[in-house]
This record gives sequence, C-alpha cells and structure tokens, in this order.
Amino acid sequence: MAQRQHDYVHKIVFLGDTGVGKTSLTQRYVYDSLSEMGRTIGAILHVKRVEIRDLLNKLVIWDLGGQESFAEMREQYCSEASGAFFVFDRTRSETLANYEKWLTALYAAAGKVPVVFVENKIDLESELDPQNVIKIAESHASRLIQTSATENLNVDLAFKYLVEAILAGIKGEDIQVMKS
Ligand SMILES: Nc1nc2c(ncn2[C@@H]2O[C@H](COP(=O)(O)OP(=O)(O)O)[C@@H](O)[C@H]2O)c(=O)[nH]1
Ligand SMILES: [Mg+2]
Repeated sequence: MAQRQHDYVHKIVFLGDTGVGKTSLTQRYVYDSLSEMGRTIGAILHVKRVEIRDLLNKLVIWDLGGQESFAEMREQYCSEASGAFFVFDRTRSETLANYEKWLTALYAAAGKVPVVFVENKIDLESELDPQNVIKIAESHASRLIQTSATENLNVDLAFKYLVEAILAGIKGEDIQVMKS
C-alpha cells in the first residue's frame, strides 16, 4: 500500500499587525516550541499535517516576515488562501481596529474564505472591550478564539476551528478537492 495521500491541501495565511504574535503562534503549532527568531524578510511557509473529521489535511501555513506594512504585498500573500487567521494583540487595541485593512485585502485576493479571529496574549491584561471584540468577529461571521502562544493556550484549537470551517465550506459548496 502506498502511503496515504492527503485528502486536502489548505493554504492558511496569518494576518495582523507586526508584533501581535503571528510567528509565535505558527512556531507553537508547527514545532511545539518557540524559537527566538529575528525579524525575517518575505513570507515563510510551514507545512503541517493534521487529521480532522477523518480527513488528512496538509496545511501550508504562510507567515509574514516583517512586511506587514507593505500593502502591495498583501494581495500576493493572500492569493488563493483557503482560510485565514486575523490575529490581534489584546494589549494594543489598534491591532484590532485594523481588521478592515487586513480582511479587505484577503477578500479581494482570495474571495470570502473563512476567517478565525485570534485574540492573542491572553496571559496579559486586556485593553479591549470584550463586547466589541465579539461584535466585530460576528460581523464577519467568524469564530473568535483567545490564545497565548507563550503559554500554549488554545493554539491547536484555533487551527482546528479554521480547518473545520474550511472543510465545511468545501462540503457545502462545490467540492474542490486539491490532491497533493
Ligand atoms: N505575553 C505574550 N507574548 C507573546 C505572545 N505571543 C507572542 N508574544 C510576544 O510578542 C512579540 C511579537 O511576537 P511575534 O510572534 O514576533 O509577532 P508577529 O510580528 O505578529 O509575528 C514577541 O516578543 C513574542 O514573544 C503571547 O501569547 N503572550
Ligand atoms: Mg512575524
């Protein structure tokens, strides 16, 4: 028997301002550790295989390497994404307020794909109004999850939510199976 093929390949992109914790969340999920990396240039791709709903999913996870402020690269970065995390830092309210610029770029490049709102750094005090956070996530029909990359809280669950939403979308619409 040949090795089991992936049922699906999903491109997952991390959106959000510099310093919110995108790289830390990626590192935690993919490698189960945090390394002290310097700021890197361009986008970095990581691959993770995960079984969800009896389906073998190959996740190609894109992490921005310190180019968050370059609007012109957002479209290429988001192009053909299957789903996205919008990450904000609960200690800096402006990182939530910027959701529109990120989601507009995503929808323009990838269509209306699932998004999970990630309130990161829950090990720290919040400066956000929790009702406002819920309202914004709901207005995008998105699930909200609170994480800590440093304390490894809910990181796996965030990915599970997103992959489940992607799979639900695939099954509800025309089936677009991408075999690897
Ligand atoms: N306290 C705390 N710090 C975090 C958390 N996630 C990331 N950080 C810190 O926030 C800073 C920026 O994280 P990084 O992953 O580089 O953010 P990025 O620019 O969005 O990729 C680093 O100093 C991280 O150690 C978290 O959950 N809690
Ligand atoms: Mg980063």
